Amino acid sequence: MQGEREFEDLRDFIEIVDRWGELRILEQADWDLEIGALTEAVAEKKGHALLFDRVKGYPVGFRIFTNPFGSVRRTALLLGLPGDGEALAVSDLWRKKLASFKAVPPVEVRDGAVFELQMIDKDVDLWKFPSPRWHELDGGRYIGTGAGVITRDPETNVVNIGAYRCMVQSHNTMSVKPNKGKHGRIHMEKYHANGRSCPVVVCLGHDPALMLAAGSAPPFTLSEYDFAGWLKGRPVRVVKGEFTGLPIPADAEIAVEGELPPPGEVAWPREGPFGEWLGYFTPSAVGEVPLMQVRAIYYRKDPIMLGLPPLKPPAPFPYAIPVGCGIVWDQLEKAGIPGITGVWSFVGGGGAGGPFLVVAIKQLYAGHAKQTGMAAASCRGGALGGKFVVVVDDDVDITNPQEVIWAIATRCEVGRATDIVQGVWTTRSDPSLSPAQRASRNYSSNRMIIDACRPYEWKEEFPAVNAFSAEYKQSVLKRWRDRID
Ligand SMILES: Cc1cc2nc3c(=O)[nH]c(=O)nc-3n(C[C@H](O)[C@H](O)[C@H](O)COP(=O)(O)O)c2cc1C
Ligand SMILES: [Mn+2]
Repeated sequence: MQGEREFEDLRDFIEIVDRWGELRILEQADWDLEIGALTEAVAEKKGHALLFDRVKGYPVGFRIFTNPFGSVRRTALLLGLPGDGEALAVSDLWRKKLASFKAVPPVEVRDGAVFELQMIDKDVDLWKFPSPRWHELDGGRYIGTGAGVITRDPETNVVNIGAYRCMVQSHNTMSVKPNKGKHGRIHMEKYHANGRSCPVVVCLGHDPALMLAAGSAPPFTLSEYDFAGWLKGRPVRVVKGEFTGLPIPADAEIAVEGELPPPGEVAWPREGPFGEWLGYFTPSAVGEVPLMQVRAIYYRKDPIMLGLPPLKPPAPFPYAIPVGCGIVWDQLEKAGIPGITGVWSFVGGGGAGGPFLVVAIKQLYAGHAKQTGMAAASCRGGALGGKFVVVVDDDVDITNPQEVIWAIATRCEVGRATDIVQGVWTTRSDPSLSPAQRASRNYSSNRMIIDACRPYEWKEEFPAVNAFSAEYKQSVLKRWRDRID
């Protein structure tokens, strides 16, 4: 299945978006809140992608690209899919495409645009880049929101790229925040267990395909590079980092190379607060987030940072459709759940399912709906940060919250339709975690599974829906249109 256009790197992507008329270049905006406010206001309308240049106090050319995937068409471009269909159709195509995933490993090349300009050791200066303070209560300047954090598993040698946020702490240090359970964190902990620093490269502007891979929970245990290569239909070209030997995308805009020492060796700093994807500021923490010691910064001429600040739902973060639902859908299929006709999310849903996940099924047997709900609440894509899982019949439009609420309100007998599962893996950004849980770093929470399907045992007797079919309505409207419009 081929998409509309192909792009090789971030600059190609921006050029295509510009040709479509979906790009605005904004000059003289302030890194302190103004870029964040403009990004939020435009994203809320599912508006243009924004390229900020001549940021206040910064030279021309040091640019930030925001709201890149904020329209269905731009999200579809990213996924390599036709973008003229409805959002659920794009999600369905994405799920089907995922089913054909085959690893396409990267190829190493000798040189890349990323090495055009360099700052090494004492010349390293992270303040050279116009990192925004995105929201009013943010505790610092976040250089990495659309970041790709590259690490290597010291045992298996598998290379991981994860989207983990980064806050500038000094001219040559930044905090990098992979949460517990994330692959990058697991890699780091393996180095630290042996008293060693973890080599790391952080990309701050790169191919959108890599961004997608780094920020989701794709159906694979291999490298995100292999996933991005598959999505692009050709291997990602990488160059070797001088200090770490890690593979760096040859066309990256900015790559920061260095290491994450064990907590005993450097004090882990204060990090946050930060306005997060669930629409709240999570509190500041001290000693939880590793500190990266930067040895080198490589960057292209006129580098473009990728800026993906979390936005309060339902603003797209970072995609115009909940791409993470395609991943949950794929994982449910792989878990052997039959009859799924759609997966959707109303809160979050960018990288995974989010805390309000809806699954539509064609019920095939007694217990099918509960089985679906339990699987959705516990597969990797549905577990992290999940809270409510709603299972509905396939006649419900799951992209419409009113329809979903109608199904819950009318098809549930509350006593038998709801179940609570205690103590499932969640995320630190869940604002409902109690202060005590936060203090003990118990990042788990309960799930509610809502079976909002017609009860299987008597579904044939369930009262019929009081609405005309879309086809009949269309045919009547056609005849009467000029009288009622
Ligand atoms: C823009 C963006 C920012 C993210 N920021 C973080 C973050 O700061 N920390 C984190 O643990 N996960 C963050 N995530 C989610 C992870 O990237 C996601 O869970 C991913 O699957 C992690 O990759 P891994 O499984 O290789 O660890 C972010 C996702 C996106 C799309
Ligand atoms: Mn990973």
